[in-house]
Amino acid sequence: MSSTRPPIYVTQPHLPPLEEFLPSLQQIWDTKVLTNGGPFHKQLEAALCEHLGVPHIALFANATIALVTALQSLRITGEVITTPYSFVATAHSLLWNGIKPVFVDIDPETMNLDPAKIEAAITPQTTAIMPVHCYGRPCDVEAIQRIADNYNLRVIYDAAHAFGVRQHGHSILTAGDLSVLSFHATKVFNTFEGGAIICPDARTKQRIDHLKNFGFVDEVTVVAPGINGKMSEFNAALGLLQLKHIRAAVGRRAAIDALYRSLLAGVPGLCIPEPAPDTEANQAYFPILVQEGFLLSRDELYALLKAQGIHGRRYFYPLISDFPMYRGLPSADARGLPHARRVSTQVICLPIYPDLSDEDVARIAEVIRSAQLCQATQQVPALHRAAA
Ligand code: T4K
Repeated sequence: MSSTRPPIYVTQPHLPPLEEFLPSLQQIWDTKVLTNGGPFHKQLEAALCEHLGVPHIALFANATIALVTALQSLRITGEVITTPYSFVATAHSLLWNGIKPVFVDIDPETMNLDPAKIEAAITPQTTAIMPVHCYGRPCDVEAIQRIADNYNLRVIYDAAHAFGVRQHGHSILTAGDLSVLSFHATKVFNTFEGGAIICPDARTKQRIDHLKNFGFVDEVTVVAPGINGKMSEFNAALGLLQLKHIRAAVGRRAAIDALYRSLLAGVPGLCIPEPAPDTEANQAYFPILVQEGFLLSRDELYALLKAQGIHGRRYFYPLISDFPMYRGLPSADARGLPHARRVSTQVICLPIYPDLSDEDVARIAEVIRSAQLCQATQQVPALHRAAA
């Protein structure tokens, strides 16, 4: 029986009160400065550097273009080691640069690229590592940097999920050579669409700024085959406003995370990954792993939730390495990626966003708990078919 309540999605964008945004819109309408590095763009870059504790930031239209540009800016070629357990944009940014992705397995505890597996994948063609702070959980940045230093490799972090994450008192966004953030509607901090590259120095930022503006340095000088990756004034103005509300939004996410953990504790066969040690997290996602001991399979639980109007997502299933443009690669062979494969068949990301009520969290937890009591063989396959 399907629910009459409004559906609950894996996320819902956090938005400031509309009236707070109207003065910025008025300013844009008055000045008619819509893009190309206007005043809101400059202000947001400065405000984000301060908020995130990073030296330089270059705003982008989205994280995918930022990833493509980050690789261009460091002139990365050949092969890049990366994770198969991510959103497909991570590897797509490599293909858009004519780079061969080399998939390496994840650590089953952290769900991030396993540093212990990286060295075996390095070849004379390897030029860089592109790890992902999956769900905002920091990678082992020190171990990765040691390998990069030993083999003279660059490190570009896909930090799309890691807005504001700090570990051991420092932003994780300054690890490696560059880090890329996403400000997409579904992210912790959103500008509708948007992204950014965290740069270590002014020179790198300048090169990236040229690349995101067609390579223009001035009216008549083009220094590189750049792209149009610029963030508009509308998105930048919204970002400035979002920043005012970000602490409260992340605080609410933390409360939801804690509530899920208490309500789902001790459910047999349900694994809830532990928070990373000494980390100020952002609770971007709430992944659960449906393992042996739970009465339903992952897909049965996913379908059961969906039939109740609860739209969790199987981030990240299928593995990137299973998509047609990657599966012919030697490193895509599932035998080399056992942990990524297992986790991708067990994961469901439950809804988490600041406007999700405690009552809804309790109901989601109750559906999961009561699933244990379901007659798995009789009721659930029918639900699964209905919801598919
Ligand atoms: N690297 C990583 C590791 C990433 O996860 C991503 C993006 C990227 C790079 C690239 O970043 P961007 O180029 O996008 O800046 C979503 C997002 O589109 C994508 O940004 C995100 N990762 C990925 C994990 O999730 P979908 O296809 O699952 O999104 P969608 O449209 O199904 O949205 C999920 C739910 O959110 C919807 O069911 C309802 C809700 N929603 C969504 C949107 C867009 C809203 O309520 N309002 C909205 O406007 O990919």
